[in-house]
Amino acid sequence: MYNKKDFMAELERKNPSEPEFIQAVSEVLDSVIDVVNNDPEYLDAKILERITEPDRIFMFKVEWEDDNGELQVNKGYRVQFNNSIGPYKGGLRFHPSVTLGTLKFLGFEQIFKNSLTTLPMGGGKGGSDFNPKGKSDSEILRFCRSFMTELQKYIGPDTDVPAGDIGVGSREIGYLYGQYKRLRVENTGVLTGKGRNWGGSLIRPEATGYGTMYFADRVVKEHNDTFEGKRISISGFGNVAWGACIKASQLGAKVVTISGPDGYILDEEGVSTQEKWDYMLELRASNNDVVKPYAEEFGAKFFPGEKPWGEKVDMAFPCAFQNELGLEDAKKLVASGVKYVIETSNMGCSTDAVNYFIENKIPFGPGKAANAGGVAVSGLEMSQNAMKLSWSSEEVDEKLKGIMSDIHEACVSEGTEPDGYINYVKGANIAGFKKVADAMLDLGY
Ligand code: 2IT
Repeated sequence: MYNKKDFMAELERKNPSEPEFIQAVSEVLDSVIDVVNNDPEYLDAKILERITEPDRIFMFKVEWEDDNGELQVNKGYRVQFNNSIGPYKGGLRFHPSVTLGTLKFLGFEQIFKNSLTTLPMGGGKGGSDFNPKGKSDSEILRFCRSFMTELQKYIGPDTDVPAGDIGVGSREIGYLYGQYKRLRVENTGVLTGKGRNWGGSLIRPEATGYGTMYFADRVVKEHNDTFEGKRISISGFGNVAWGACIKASQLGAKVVTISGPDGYILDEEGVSTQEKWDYMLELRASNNDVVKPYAEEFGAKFFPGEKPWGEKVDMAFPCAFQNELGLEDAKKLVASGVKYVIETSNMGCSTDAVNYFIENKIPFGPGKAANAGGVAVSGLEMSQNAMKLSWSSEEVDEKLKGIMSDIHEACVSEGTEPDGYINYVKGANIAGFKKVADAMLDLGY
């Protein structure tokens, strides 16, 4: 029998100074510990010890030259966490805050998220503490080349398939794939998020944002409510926030905020026109990491240094960064009458914020369910690459919608509590966990 306190103490001893990883495991453990303790097979197989230890981790040096001819050195990583149900799959994050602990938390979450997608993908994550902010295009290119020169030793289309994450978009995937192809002389689905002319899937750039809105639409309908007319706050202004703004508008809701490290924008008219969506892409492409110019361009209000969670809305979607929404933010949202919170960033809410929403019976969609549309379409890109063909946008979008609906069903079936409250956190964790744990039993140690 597992006791959470003892298990976590041992985990912390083995993984010192990795608070995000500890947080991610602790949250999953809260949901699954009873399931494990009631199953002698899981207990005998030491499932929890084994699922919390990555299969292997690669750490490497990335040397590159900046535009002044000065040499720079960064850390590179790939965490291959668990491949019980398919090849390791998960993004690469380039951000100065990246540490091994960050990537272990993301890789751990990815195991369960990928399991929820219904597609055969294991969990992995990688990245670097490289800071893309203010870097020129040729600096990005040189960094990506150097990063892939090392990474290519450890990945392959049937082994480990990286993709983008924060700081890694279609441009970076292009440079990374170019270097992989140069070194390996093969055109395969070794990365996803590729350009549409060279093996990428249609809808992949939109997939995370679209997916979270398809999921949210299912949540709202499950509560006999309508998505149309909802007032929504979103944080972030990158790829995920962009897709989320588009789909929310198409489904008849109004997104009134976006945000960046510099503050948030309140746009009472809604982030709801093609011009505004295109402008978000421009902001991101500038590599400046600021959202303020949006306010000047479209006559919206800018709140420097603040987060959007003080705005009165029906639905809130953190779409930026881990732990971006804390307990005080959760209290503000609940006090102002928020009806649903859909976490779209990975572990976007602190544990106490999540628990506060649940205590207040606010339907709360956890990131590993709500944002799974991105990796789901990555999985569909892998299928298309393996078959050497490509599906239309409509085909991919239909599949994405179906997958998000299936994920919602899995959450309802594993997470409905005796009083009828749907605990989506518990549902997602249990559903994601069982499939991987059962595969581990089948495969032996
Ligand atoms: O967090 C995520 O699921 C991603 N960054 C996407 C991973 C992928 O392999 O598409």
